[in-house]
Amino acid sequence: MGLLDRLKRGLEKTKQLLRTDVRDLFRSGEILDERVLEEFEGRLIRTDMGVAAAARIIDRLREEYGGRTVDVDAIWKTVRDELIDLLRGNEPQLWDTNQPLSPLAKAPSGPTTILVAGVNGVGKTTSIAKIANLLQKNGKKVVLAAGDTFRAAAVEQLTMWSERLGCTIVRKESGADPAAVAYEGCQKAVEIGADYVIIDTAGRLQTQKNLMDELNKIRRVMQKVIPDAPHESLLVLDATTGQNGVSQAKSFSTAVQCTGLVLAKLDGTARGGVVIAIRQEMGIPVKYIGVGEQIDDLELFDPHRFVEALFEK
Ligand SMILES: Nc1nc2c(ncn2[C@@H]2O[C@H](COP(=O)(O)OP(=O)(O)O)[C@@H](O)[C@H]2O)c(=O)[nH]1
Ligand SMILES: [Mg+2]
Repeated sequence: MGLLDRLKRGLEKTKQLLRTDVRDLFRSGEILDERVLEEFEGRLIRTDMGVAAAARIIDRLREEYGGRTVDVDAIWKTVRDELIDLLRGNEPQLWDTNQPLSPLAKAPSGPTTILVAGVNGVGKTTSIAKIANLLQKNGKKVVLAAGDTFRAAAVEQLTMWSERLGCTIVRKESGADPAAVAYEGCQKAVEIGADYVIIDTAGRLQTQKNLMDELNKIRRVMQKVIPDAPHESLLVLDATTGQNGVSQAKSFSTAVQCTGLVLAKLDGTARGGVVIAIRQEMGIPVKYIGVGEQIDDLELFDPHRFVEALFEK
């Protein structure tokens, strides 16, 4: 099964909701009235896209078609266009499907540093391996830093990936200071002339103040080696957690100044609509999506393609 197919399967629930709803609700030849719009708004919200996004779509439909005879195709097109706009936000330039590295910030010189954080079990370590793989496939030299020193298994997991990828890893004994690992990771990257260094971290909740402070300490320590580090601070989210993840992600991302999102497990039972809510409410772009457990199961998040996958039969 191709990546796009897996993405489509992850979006199946959302697709079905949208498709049957539009068919049920909007009948060609009838007048588009407030009752229908309100009903559709409720159903949009049920896709997990969030109240704000649903309201925006409904406003657009009301403006363009309210009180007029329904043209189902035109309505479809408006819903699609509006979704693409919502997902693009202010960064239309980020997504060049021909350039899979295009969403990642780039250091003006020396190694680009990527700090990866998020709640436990969301897919941080796996996403790091996938990103490293993508970078290497594009001819980049990568260093990994095993900053999740909290669990011995986490260091082993990243080590295993580094061996499979054939890239350098910086690790310390479990229980070591994660900031020290990040520091050495940056040093190593400079020393061997790597293009990227990616730093793994232990899972944490935005409510655990000491652990959030620790992330900021990691940032400061990295800056001792590379002054403008981290260039990219990625927050990994688990797409299967639905709306719950949104508010959590919001406070997390503000606390540690995230620059982008990786949405893992979009192949699962996710309600794909949540991507829209996240984009709408977070103010930072979704850069990559994870669609499986294997190293190649990472896709550039392309709003256009995403919306097409949502609507395609
Ligand atoms: N189906 C699926 N599973 C994933 C994806 N990303 C990660 N996982 C799985 O989720 C589990 C936790 O991943 P891990 O990277 O260890 O999470 P971490 O604790 O945030 O580092 C593992 O079993 C991964 O194989 C994904 O995109 N799709
Ligand atoms: Mg991990």
